[in-house]
Amino acid sequence: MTIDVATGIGRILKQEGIEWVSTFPVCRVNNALGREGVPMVMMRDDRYAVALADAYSRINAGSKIGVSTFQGGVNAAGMQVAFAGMAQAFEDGSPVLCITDGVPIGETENSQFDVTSSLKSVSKWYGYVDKPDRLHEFMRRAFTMLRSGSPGPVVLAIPDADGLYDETADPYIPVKGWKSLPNPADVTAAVELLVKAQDPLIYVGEGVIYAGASAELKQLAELANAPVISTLKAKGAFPENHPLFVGVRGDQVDHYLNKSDLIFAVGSSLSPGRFSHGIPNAVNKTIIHATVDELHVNKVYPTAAALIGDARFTLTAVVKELSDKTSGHGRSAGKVAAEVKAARDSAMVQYREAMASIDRPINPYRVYAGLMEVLDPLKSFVTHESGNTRDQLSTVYDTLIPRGFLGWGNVSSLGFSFAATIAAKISFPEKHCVAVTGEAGLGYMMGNLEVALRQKLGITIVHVSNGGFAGYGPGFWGDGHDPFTHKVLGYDEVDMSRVIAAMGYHTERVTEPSEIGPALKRALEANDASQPAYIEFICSQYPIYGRWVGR
Ligand SMILES: Cc1ncc(C[n+]2csc(CCOP(=O)(O)OP(=O)(O)O)c2C)c(N)n1
Ligand SMILES: [Mg+2]
Repeated sequence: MTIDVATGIGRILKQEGIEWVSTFPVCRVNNALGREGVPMVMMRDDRYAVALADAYSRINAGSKIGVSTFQGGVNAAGMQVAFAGMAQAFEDGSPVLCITDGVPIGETENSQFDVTSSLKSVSKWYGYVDKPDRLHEFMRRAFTMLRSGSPGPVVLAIPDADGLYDETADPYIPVKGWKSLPNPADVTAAVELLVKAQDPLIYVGEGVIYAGASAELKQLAELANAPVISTLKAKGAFPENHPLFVGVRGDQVDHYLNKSDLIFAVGSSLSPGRFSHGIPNAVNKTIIHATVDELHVNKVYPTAAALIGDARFTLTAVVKELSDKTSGHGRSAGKVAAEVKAARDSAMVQYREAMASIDRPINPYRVYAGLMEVLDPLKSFVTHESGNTRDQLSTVYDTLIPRGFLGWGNVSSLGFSFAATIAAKISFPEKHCVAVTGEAGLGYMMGNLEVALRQKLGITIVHVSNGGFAGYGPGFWGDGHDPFTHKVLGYDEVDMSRVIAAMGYHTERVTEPSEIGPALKRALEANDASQPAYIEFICSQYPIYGRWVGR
């Protein structure tokens, strides 16, 4: 059967279990996707078209792949805007498939912007389908990369969407994706080091969530009797009400990173960035690094033992070896859990006070306490924005299940929380899904707010309205570190709850701490009736949160 490339893409996406595609027009494959019955969620700009698909992949930990289409070719306007979304997906290692128009053969090298080198710089692989007959080969390769190894975006550029090929010549068979186990000798070596350590600490990265390895992680923590910290992106991989959970950030995390003599890192690249902890005094610590990506071994810190493979298979093997070596008893219990509790309780005092605050303007921590009161942690999704909401929520928001909270951003691109919350609602229609943002994040998402109304997605946007851009505190306001670039029209000048109400959202403006819970409940009720909600909380400028520990 002879068909055109765009139709072939539509059929293959369906074969691969892709339920819908995120897009911003125009892309030459879109009409064929429509004809083939692939639903499309149309965002209001190309960056969000990528961000929505990216978030869908993250939230489903790669078990469902987000797919995005956007304009490319000689008029790569869409792609130039989509580039921001791709750079973010690449930075955070999200397995999203991006399909765009390729520059047609015969028209290359006409424009200033170099499409090929740009897309290569933000993808795990950039495939240019130079001949219609090669479509199946390229799609097979793309899905193999999306489902195997270190996650990351894959781009397919289609220069000739109308090109014809024989669909039956190389029939398309869906790709399952493959995972690997570490070398058993490496497992033995790692467990020997773990058994000898005085103060081991488990350092959990997002790879644990991608591998679906939370149960195995819990087994290891309990058997090794070791405290656990999670990275921002792994928040929720380990239940945060567990006696061995130390935190994502805060003084207690600082304390354990300093005190430990062995770091068992799993599912993290261990790349010290702006929004992650370094390992202090690393040369005097033993570092065991369990990672899917061999390029992360010895990347920054000297690695004593590396376990290369899928986090779930790795943890299963480590648990078995540790259990065998200790006749099933594990490392001795001692007072580890009591010490974790004491360190956590003392570090959390200042935040718990803020969470109980009855101040006006409202203390932002009081809003977070309200969210924790109102939301069922097992049936909700919360995410942050860049700025104070990230720093404060990652310090105090208790997360019990993977993706009960989405932490994101090795670099955090403002506005992503909206895409993340839409993706969460599509993934879990039965859950309450909440984005917590400041002024800047809200500004980015304004043009896209219409999407939630059009798609009838009952999500809630919580705005911590503090009258300006905080950026990276402390010391950010007025005479602080960005004295010239923090003022915007704040709550005294603009009532955003009226602006957004006019679009059709359920909105409220809340000034009283006692109204936080009731207002949130009303928002969730509107959500249950498929109406999105926006609640503006008039808050104080309160730049207090745990720090990231330096190297
Ligand atoms: C795309 C992008 N550009 C710039 C930044 C830098 N940045 C980080 S936070 C911030 C301002 C945050 O202000 P606001 O949204 O009001 O949050 P607040 O901290 O006041 O709660 C800026 C400009 C960024 N994170 N992302
Ligand atoms: Mg602000």
